Amino acid sequence: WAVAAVVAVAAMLAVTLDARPGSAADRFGTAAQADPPVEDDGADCPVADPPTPSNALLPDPFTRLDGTRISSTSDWRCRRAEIRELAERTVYGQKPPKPASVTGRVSPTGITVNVSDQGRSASFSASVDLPSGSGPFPAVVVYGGFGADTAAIKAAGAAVVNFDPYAVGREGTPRNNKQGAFYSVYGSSSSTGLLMAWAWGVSRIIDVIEQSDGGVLRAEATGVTGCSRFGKGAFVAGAFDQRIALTMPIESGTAGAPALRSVAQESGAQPLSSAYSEQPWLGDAFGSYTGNPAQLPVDTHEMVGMVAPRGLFIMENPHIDWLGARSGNVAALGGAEVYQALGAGRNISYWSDVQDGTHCASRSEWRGPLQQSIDAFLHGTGSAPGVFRTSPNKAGNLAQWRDWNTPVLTDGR
Ligand code: MCU
Repeated sequence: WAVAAVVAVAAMLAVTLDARPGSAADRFGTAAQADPPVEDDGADCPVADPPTPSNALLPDPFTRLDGTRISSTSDWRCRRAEIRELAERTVYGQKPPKPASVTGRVSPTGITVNVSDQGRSASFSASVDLPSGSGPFPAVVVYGGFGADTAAIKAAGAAVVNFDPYAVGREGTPRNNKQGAFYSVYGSSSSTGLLMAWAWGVSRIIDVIEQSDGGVLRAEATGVTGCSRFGKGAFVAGAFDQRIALTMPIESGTAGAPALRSVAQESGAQPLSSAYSEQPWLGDAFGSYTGNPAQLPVDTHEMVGMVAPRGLFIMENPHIDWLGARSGNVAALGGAEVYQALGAGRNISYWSDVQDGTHCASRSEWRGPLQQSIDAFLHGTGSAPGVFRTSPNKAGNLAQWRDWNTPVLTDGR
């Protein structure tokens, strides 16, 4: 933590919290996010280490570990850091800070990433598919090769960065012998799960875009998406890198958006123990919670809150019980309370009312809000969709899952 804190303090000194017209702070009516954004604007925040009591309901996103409640939007920065820390420790595993060396190249056809830290190094690359017109373009990092509407992304004027998560964290390995670029650097017995390893990979791609001359891709306008296991990945990437302006998880299921407490009780949804053992997606520490999610100090509505006030569009499939869409709705509703409190209620959208029951199908229903999100959050034009369209079959009931109310935060500026 000491190293992370020093790095973060240096990063904080290099940026200014302001509200210039058109800046993130101004656009979202909140000073909760530094501008220009950094990977983690709360890395300097102290995080206490108290035991957290068992809670069958969703923990209160607005109550700090010391029991006090936040009262202004500027308080959110360090409260978010507490959530980030607890989520790393209990759900996903540690995301290390930016490695000592990240180099690489952005060309109109691809991005190369070379990373080294403490004598260990690894490389990976991603292909780039530019839209028509002249750049520089915003980029959407697309996990895996399926389920995301890449034609719609390009038609909206954003480049598609084809990210192969398995180059960074392979599936099919035992937990004590994880493989891929992340584990080449941090060790094959790292307790960090694949979702966080993949998220680290996306962050390193953004580092390289940031360090490029900006002629091809615009680093400050990056989105991320993916379907199914890659929806889980996109959700985690967006939660843990505040430079990501738009997060779009699709049909993510257990270990993605769905609230962990709720999905454990949702009929037909993938059980926590199944998601934990199917692949090392979650961190090793999550193994202690698969049978007792009430002991978790966090839940995914708070990961939704970690994305706030940035753009988020959660897409769910209500036709396949395994995907836990009702619990996805619970998390979206719970996390939307953070957006509301920060004065950014329109920046979260949710859509599970779709016709085609096929998993990761191409869906016309999502095309409009997807393109509107790209316009608003990556091009800075028009307004966010701000839509909640829930399948009546899989509507969650937030009231049943919380015993806290949403504070009216004073503006921290
Ligand atoms: C929804 O994501 C997963 C699901 O968690 C797994 O149980 C299943 O095997 O695969 C889904 C997926 O990634 O499908 C492409």
